[in-house]
This record gives sequence, structure tokens and C-alpha cells, in this order.
Amino acid sequence: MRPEFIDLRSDTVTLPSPAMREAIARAELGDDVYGEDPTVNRLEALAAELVGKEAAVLVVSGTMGNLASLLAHGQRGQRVVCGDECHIYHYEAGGASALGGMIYHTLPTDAYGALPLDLVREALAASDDPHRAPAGVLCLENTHNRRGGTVLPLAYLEAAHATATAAGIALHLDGARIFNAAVALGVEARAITRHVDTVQLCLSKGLAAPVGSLVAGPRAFVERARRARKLLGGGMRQAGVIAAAGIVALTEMVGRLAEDHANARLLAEGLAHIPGLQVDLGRAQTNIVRFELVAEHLAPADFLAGLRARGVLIGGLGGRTLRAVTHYGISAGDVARAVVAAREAAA
Ligand code: TLP
Repeated sequence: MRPEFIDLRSDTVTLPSPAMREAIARAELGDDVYGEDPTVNRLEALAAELVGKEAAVLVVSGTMGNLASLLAHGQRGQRVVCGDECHIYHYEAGGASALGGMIYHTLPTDAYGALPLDLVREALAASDDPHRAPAGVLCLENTHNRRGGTVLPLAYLEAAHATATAAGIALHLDGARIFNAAVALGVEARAITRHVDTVQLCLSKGLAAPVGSLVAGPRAFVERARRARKLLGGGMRQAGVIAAAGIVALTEMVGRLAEDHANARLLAEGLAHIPGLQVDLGRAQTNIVRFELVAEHLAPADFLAGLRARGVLIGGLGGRTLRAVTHYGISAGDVARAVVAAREAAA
């Protein structure tokens, strides 16, 4: 996070907590490629337990976690069935195609991040038609980034999982912000992940760890993901320095996400009162506020520059759609100042 700014570009800008820095300094280390880093082993066991899966593997980033998962699920020539607004499709450099020889089959995403199940069923249906690339994996995202941090209802996930299982296809969840979803729903993360086969979760978003994600699922899948991680150059050695902060993230930082959600709500309500901005408050469910710049006299780049000149950083999602994210290090006072800055910048 750039300390001279109220930095709402992303929750990826969070800096490690004092407890994380302390844990990093004291971490017991070993060579993780030999499976001998005790801190990594503890983190992987903890993560697997929190999401109710047999095993987990630490990876460098959410992008690597999703790609390792897709490589572990699918084969060359198979389809990755996913939403047209998902992070895997939009922001991961086409990894499954570029490195895995798979193709993305995108389905329309509704306003809250769900994919219509009739279309999912059709996309996953087995076919004897040799023209058709077989489905390799179904992906969902929770919370949904580009939709504004929306949470998938448990009943929807359950139905999506049943649809995938009936087709003999695994459901992979991009759970970069799974703990935001859990806190918003008031449930444990495993109440969400019981409805998916595999999950990628990030330590380095709202949980404020400096680096790292985990991929969790059945043991045989995790071993394939571990091999894919090595293939991708992600076999790390004394990775306990990363894992130590990750353990603090999972044990100490989940509860405080409610504060980020309350701040995002304040921000969404403040922005909704500003002429020229439009906020769908129904989508302000977690720590992401997605809004539209509708003031026609103002170009998005000029609005962002006006905010920056007033000490506030936010980002864009393309066109007139903007995104502000609350996180560890952002207070209710910062949010109030950001709303004042947005009012001035939109004037
Ligand atoms: N998202 C980042 C950017 O890449 C857009 C952000 O600022 O929000 N899945 C989801 C849902 C994500 O939001 C992200 C990061 C990732 C995966 C990838 O994680 P990293 O950045 O660790 O590769």
C-alpha cells in the first residue's frame, strides 16, 4: 500500500501485520521441494482442514493456483467451462490455453456472478460427436471480483456441484476471497467448499499475507497440482518464510474481514449519494465496491486523476465501470475522506 494515499485499488496492496513479520522472522525452515519445510507443511494441513479437503499445496499466487488446478483437472484439447466475467478468463493470461492446450468455453455471468445452470448442463454434456472438445472442468468464482465482490448462495453452489457431478466433471472454485464469502454468509469456509471438488484460495488479498495461495482438494488431485506447480517453476525451497505469514493470515485475519465489509458498505452508500456516480447497493456484499461513472462530461481517466490528486487511488474494470476495495489498513475515516474526494472529483 502506498502510505501517502488512501489506496483502494485492491486488497492485494495490503502489507503484512506485525504478527506476520514476527512469524516470518521466527519461521522454522526446510526444503519444501523435499517436503521438508515444517512451516509449509503446517500451513498446508491447516488450509486443508479449513476448507474440509484431504490435502492442500502452497503456490506462489492465485493465478498459479488456478492454472495448476486446471492442468491437474484437464487435458490438452479439453474445455475449461467458466464465466465470461471470471478472473481465470480475464486476468490470467490465458494460461490454460497457452500452457495446457485447453480452450475456454465461456458462459454468460449474471449480475451476481452465477452461471445459468441450464447452460452449464448443456456445456458439460458428454457427446459422441467427434467435432466437440470434451469438457475438462467447470469453474466458478466466489466472491466474484468483476461483479463487485458478490457472494454465491450456498443453494446455487450445491446445485452447480450436482450438475457437474452428474456430468462426471469436477467443479473448481476460484476462492481467492473465499473467506470474505464465508464471513458475509456467517458460515465456516468449509460450508462453502463442501459444494466444490477443488478450491484455490489466496492469502495475499484481504488476509494481508505478502505472498501465497493454496490449492486444496482430494489427495490425488493435489499431487497432480503439485507436479503442475513444479512444471510452472513454482517449487519453492525455504518457503516457510511465506507460509509463516500465511498461518497468521488464516488464524488471525479472517475475523476482521467483517470490518472491511462494513467499510465497503459505508463507501458504497457514500458514493451512491454523489451525482454522476451510480452504485448498485445490492452488490456491495463484501469488500469490493463496483460503480459506474455516469456523468457524461467526465472521462473515467479524468475522474481517477481527480481522485489521485486528492490522495485517493481506485481502479477501473473497463469502460465507465470502476472498482474500490477496502482492506486491512483502511479505516472508516479513510472511507469518509475518499467519499469527500469522490464528490469533489465528480463535480
Ligand atoms: N485479482 C487482482 C487482479 O488480478 C485483478 C485484484 O486486484 O483483484 N482470482 C481472483 C478472483 C482474483 O481477484 C485474483 C487477483 C486472482 C485470482 C489472482 O491472484 P494473484 O494476483 O495472486 O495471481
